[in-house]
Amino acid sequence: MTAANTIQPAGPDIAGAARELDRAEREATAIPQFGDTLSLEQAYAVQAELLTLRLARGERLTGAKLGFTSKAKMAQMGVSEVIVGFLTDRMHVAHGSSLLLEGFVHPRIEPEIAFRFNRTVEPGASAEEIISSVDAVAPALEIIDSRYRDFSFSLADVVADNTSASRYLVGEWTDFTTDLADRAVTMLIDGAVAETGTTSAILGDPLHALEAFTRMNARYGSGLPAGAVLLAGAATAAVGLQPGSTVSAVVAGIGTVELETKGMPA
Ligand code: OOG
Ligand code: MG
Repeated sequence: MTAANTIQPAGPDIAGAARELDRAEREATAIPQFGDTLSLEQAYAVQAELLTLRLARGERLTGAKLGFTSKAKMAQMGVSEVIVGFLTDRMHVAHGSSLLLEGFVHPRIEPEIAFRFNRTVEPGASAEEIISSVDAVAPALEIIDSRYRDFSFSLADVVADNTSASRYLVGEWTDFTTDLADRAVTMLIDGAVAETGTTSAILGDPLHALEAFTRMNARYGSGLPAGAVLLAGAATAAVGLQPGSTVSAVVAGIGTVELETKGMPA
């Protein structure tokens, strides 16, 4: 008796879910939520499969991102557990560049802080190893774009969808400092203040994001290459991104990062 044609696969189709999400991203077409068909562990397995698909197309792993590290984001999306996703070179947008807003489902933008690792982060790295390998910090903007209809999801849904990761940009790096709490974070759209917050909104202090990343990396991660970045999570709610606008994020004492968008108005 051959196992292949007699045993039904147990549980949900992880690879199939990853292919659906991957296609939704590439075709910019929203799909229905998986709902409670996926456990959190299975959702991370879907996310790992998404990374495999991207690496097979020649993309390079360039970092990780945390989600729901601030109450502002938890309240906006109705999810209250820290999550982790991956970043690749195809998601990277240069600071100060112009992004064509085509091929997105319903993009939103949010201000963040980024850390840079100057050496390889092993899958089981300790918090001490992770913190000591951070050499720089920078202001960042993240463009999130849920592949689910109406930008709505459960915790497992958003994890499977690589935490809505779409694009990211990082401003000029400055030397790592542990003095990162209580810094004003402002996101401006066309020169007007769109969102304000503080770095303390990120788990009380962005340094705590490095500890949260340690736990998430140990549990679900596969490590990171030297030079990789970590997005610590948005300090404010996200705002819908429109073509023909200029968006900047300012983190007091750290710097500014800016993006222009172009394309046909929706
Ligand atoms: C999920 C991603 C959350 C953050 O910074 O909190 C996130 C979403 O809001 O769609 O990136
Ligand atoms: Mg984010």
